[in-house]
Amino acid sequence: MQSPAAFPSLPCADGRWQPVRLAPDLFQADVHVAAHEPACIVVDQGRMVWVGPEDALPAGHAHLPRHDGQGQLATPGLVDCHTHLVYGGQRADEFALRLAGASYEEIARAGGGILSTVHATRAASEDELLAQALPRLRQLLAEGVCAVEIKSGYGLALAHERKQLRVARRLGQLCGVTVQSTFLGAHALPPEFAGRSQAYIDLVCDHMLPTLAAERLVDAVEVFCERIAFSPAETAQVFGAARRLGLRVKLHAEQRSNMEGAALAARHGALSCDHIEHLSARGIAAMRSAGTVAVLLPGAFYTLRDTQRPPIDALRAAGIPLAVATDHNPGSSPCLSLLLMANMACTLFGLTVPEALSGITRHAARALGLQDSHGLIASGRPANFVLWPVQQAAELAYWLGQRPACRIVRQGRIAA
Ligand code: DI6
Ligand code: FE
Repeated sequence: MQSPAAFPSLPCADGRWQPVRLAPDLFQADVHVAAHEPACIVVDQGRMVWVGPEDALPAGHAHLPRHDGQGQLATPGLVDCHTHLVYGGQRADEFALRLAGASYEEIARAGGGILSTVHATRAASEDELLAQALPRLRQLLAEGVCAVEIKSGYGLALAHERKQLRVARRLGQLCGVTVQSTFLGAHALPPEFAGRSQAYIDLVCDHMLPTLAAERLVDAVEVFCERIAFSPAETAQVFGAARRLGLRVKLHAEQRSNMEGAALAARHGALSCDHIEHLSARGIAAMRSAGTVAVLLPGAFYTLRDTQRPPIDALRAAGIPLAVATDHNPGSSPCLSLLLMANMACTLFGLTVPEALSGITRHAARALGLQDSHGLIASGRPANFVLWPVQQAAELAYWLGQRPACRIVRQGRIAA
């Protein structure tokens, strides 16, 4: 197997990063720096310890080594808060089928879709899955991603879900990036349980989840609540099991139809509700009360040529944080660019550029419960930030597929 570069050998980022320009709204609120004003980020022992205008740098930091920021635009490290990065195989044949008129549901009902990836994932060894996922992760990281969520859900049996979650953990260690793992055992009904949905959900709740949680492989728990997947009652059962183990929950909610899943998830204190094209007013009110983040996934909307847009105006009016993620998966969103997703969130869903940039940083961090460590340039946090060779922040959502040559500080190391 390919042996990845050991990340601890990367150069240490400690020192004064100056001059940089700070992207609006993405740094700590009590610091006053205009968008054009030269600023400085001080890193000490892998943490940001001071952020502010260059000419206000405290004398105590002046002795630290200087890194030339070249006046570039500094944003927090990006956060991809919804991916299915670990899987076997690919599904280009379904792309052709959809172009010929088949729907995602028709393909799923005919045994393709998620289940075809389940077969390929079960057939792959842990090392094979790692080798396939690593280049995908590296593509995300090259664009400035410093934290990523990775779901299971293509194993659908204890040994195979474990394999996916172990690969997620290993990826984080190999690449020196924060990985949050989500157990999505309730993603689809495995073929051996056909017609026995309740028996599978019982297995998920009583055996798979407690076992994997005890092995410390699970940071959060998710369910695919949809007509082609699991019902609200089954979702509630999984959420109950998760919460008894002290785990936070999230939901693939109202993607293809309104199941009132978002309100259910909010009642369980969900971190996020994701997709939400068919979200109802009731769901929005419940999410607001619970502080649940709305995760927008324009890559799936685009790939499936969906026409029902998420209710952005109503979400905005309710003050619900809007995150944006790739939803990278081999079926509905084979995309590895978070900046492209920011672009699509603007063009397809009508977000403003500042909303899209907050969506791939601070709100995405919150969707993972990482709001105290990621998604913002602020003193006291691990040094995760990106320097971009652009004139203005809007360029991050404006160029299509350009992949600007950014410089990346990840976990206190100079990663690129
Ligand atoms: N929603 C998605 O976007 C993915 N899973 C889910 O619950 C799609 C997964 C796939 O098609 O493989
Ligand atoms: Fe997804």
